[in-house]
Amino acid sequence: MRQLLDPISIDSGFATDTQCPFCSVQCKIRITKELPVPGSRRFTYMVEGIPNAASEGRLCIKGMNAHQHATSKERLLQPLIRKNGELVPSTWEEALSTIEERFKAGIAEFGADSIGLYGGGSLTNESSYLLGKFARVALGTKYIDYNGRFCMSAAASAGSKTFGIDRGLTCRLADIPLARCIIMAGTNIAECQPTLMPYFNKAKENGAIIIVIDPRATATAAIADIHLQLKTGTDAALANGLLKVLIEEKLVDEAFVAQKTNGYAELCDHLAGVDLSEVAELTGVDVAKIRDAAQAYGSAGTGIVLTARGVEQQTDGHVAVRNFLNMVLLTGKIGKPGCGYGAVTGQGNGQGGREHGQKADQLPGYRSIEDDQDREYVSGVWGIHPDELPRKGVSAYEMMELVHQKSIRSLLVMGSNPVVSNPNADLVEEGLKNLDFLVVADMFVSETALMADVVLPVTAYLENDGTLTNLEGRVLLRESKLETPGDTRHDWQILCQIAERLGKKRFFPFESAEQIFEELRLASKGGLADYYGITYDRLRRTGGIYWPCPSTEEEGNQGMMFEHGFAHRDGKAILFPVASRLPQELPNDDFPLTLTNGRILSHYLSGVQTRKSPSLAARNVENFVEIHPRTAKKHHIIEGEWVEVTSRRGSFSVRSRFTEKIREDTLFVPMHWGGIQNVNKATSPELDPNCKMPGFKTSTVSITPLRLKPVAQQAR
Ligand SMILES: Nc1nc2c(c(=O)[nH]1)N[C@H]1C(S)=C(S)[C@@H](COP(=O)(O)OP(=O)(O)OC[C@H]3O[C@@H](n4cnc5c(=O)[nH]c(N)nc54)[C@H](O)[C@@H]3O)O[C@H]1N2
Ligand SMILES: Nc1nc2c(c(=O)[nH]1)N[C@H]1C(S)=C(S)[C@@H](COP(=O)(O)OP(=O)(O)OC[C@H]3O[C@@H](n4cnc5c(=O)[nH]c(N)nc54)[C@H](O)[C@@H]3O)O[C@H]1N2
Ligand code: SF4
Ligand SMILES: [Mo]
Repeated sequence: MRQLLDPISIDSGFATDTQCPFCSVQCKIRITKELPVPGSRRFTYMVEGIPNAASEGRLCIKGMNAHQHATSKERLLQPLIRKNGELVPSTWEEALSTIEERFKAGIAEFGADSIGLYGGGSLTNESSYLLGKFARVALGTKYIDYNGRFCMSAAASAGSKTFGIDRGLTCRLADIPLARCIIMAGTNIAECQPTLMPYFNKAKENGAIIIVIDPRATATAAIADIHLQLKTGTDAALANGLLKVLIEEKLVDEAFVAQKTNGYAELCDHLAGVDLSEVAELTGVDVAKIRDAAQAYGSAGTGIVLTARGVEQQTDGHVAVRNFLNMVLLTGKIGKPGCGYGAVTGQGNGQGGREHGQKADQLPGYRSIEDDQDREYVSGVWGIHPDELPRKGVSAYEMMELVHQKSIRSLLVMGSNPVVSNPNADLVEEGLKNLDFLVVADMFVSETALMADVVLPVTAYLENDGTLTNLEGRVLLRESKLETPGDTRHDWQILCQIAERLGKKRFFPFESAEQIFEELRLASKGGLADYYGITYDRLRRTGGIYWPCPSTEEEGNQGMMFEHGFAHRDGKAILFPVASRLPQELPNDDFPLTLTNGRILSHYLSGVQTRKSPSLAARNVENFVEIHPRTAKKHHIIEGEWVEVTSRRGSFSVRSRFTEKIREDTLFVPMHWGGIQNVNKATSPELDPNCKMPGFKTSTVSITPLRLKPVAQQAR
């Protein structure tokens, strides 16, 4: 075992293979530690991509620099406990005893449901599975949810309703170059999954028409043949326009629709009432462009539709995705080579993290916590009585509301930085401050950890074994040869140790990630996301296996879903009429502009990791707002100056950045900074009623140069 953090113990040429901790492509990496000058103690790291099926050996700038945060001097190496108002270094013994005492007291006084658990899509399958089990078996609380609620819930619920199963990508990445038309709606792959871009470039070389739907002319839109630069929050309406043209131009695959779908007549009735000029008015996209795009997709022999958070993080995200799925189904472009749909999964384990029970209503293998058979099966695997299993809890932001109301009084956060990444961040901060007891397990003192009573130091991806499921549904094994630095522990170890303190060791006897995976295999057996046939040994031999894989004798499904039918009982998919609607918030005199938000290439989510990496941080040291120069002029803003952006919820301050690539009525702000630069101080907490996704991507705001605001009136 070697310690990567310790320069002295390392021989020149020591190499370790790992997987990038950031996005859902899960590129494989080799990191070699080198002493360029023999005898010196100044070492460097050489980072290279290793070929694997998704990344084909490529790395983006985040992967190239991911070792920097993991080896940063800011890594948390021992537990911290708040004493006299300050977080001070402590021991595991003291930290675990404090947690034991506070959890036991909380349960005794207010019941198990006074404790909440908040997980994340960066956790391995093993840790996220165990977190779900920990909530229900060690604590007996129904309150568990995770940051993936803000990420995949709209697309996941849409896929489940339409196809009968939620699987991010329904085809292989290798199908992308075979598609003759690709629709990329609210997805900025060039900055968010950069190593996938060559698949799209190949498609273009093969003659594909690329359609990008985004209020900004992004780096992804740069490869588009047709860019539909719609008003934020109007995707459902735009899809109605596209569907209308498909029907008018007779571009419907009648045989496919008849054999493989239900609901066609209702959809046709609904579309008869759609007026293209009204759609154009609502979305801000010309009728001619809508026609061009629909014709290109409808008449192409093969085609793929991708959606991501631009479409999904809306209060109608679920139905907006379903309307894009209507297009896929009407044209029969699914279940065959060069065809399919993809909700472009976000986090490293954004797919696996949503399958095995960290969701409020879920049990492992996509089972439901409200279904009696599912409850019985999983209780059997866990060795408890089904009556002991709590029922479903509430979604991530709703948990924060319960925190605010003090109905949840203690919270354990593992793998998220909710005070930065929740909408309506000021309310969330107020709630977290009022908790009786907050425990945060992290590699760093994040903005949320800063508020905690106990902070537990965890291992980073470099030191932590486990499986992660990439955006294709391919399960990958990430093993480590490195020692755990300082006093850090694995997430799953921490859960086992707290469970032991609570007298539940017999349910958490695990001594390795692989032992947990063995139980996960059983718990998922027979479920939609069936991992039973996958073993560490097979993963080592094959380099990755797609789920569902119900038997160790089988290969898994090879990545092409729905070749022989959909996952609903009758094998058919469901067409579903979706109303066009105005965006959730409309501009007025007080809040004249629409604010949207998202990502930039060099930073990751709340920025805790990437801001610790000198090479990444240097590319963007602070946040900014993209604004059209004409809009800036109207609001008396000078390029590069600090401005305050205000919504009905709150205000944040950032530097202005002029660009003609954004709509004049829209502002764009990255989500990677906390504190006064946090865009979420202004975002809306209104939730999609179908999936509880917050409407992150559409709020109306005002913008003022800070120079024109008296200091006393500025937000802080
Ligand atoms: N560099 C980097 N890569 C990442 C991440 C990161 O933080 N940084 N995060 C990872 C994670 S967890 C996720 S979920 C994914 C997210 O990946 P994406 O969803 O691709 O990323 P976003 O930038 O949030 O949003 C995509 C686009 O939606 C557009 N958009 C905004 N409003 C609307 C709208 O109303 N309609 C439409 N059609 N488009 C709109 C934005 O302009 C933006 O270009 O990225 C993953 N990859
Ligand atoms: N305005 C706006 N807000 C958004 C979004 C948006 O587009 N716009 N996107 C939403 C989306 S899609 C997402 S996914 C969320 C994500 O937002 P967060 O959940 O806040 O995600 P991260 O910033 O990755 O926070 C992860 C924290 O966990 C730590 N960490 C990383 N790996 C591990 C691990 O293995 N174990 C443990 N214990 N800790 C670890 C990191 O150091 C970091 O502090 O943000 C959401 N918020
Ligand atoms: S951030 Fe994503 S695309 Fe970039 S190296 Fe990591 S896994 Fe690959
Ligand atoms: Mo995400």
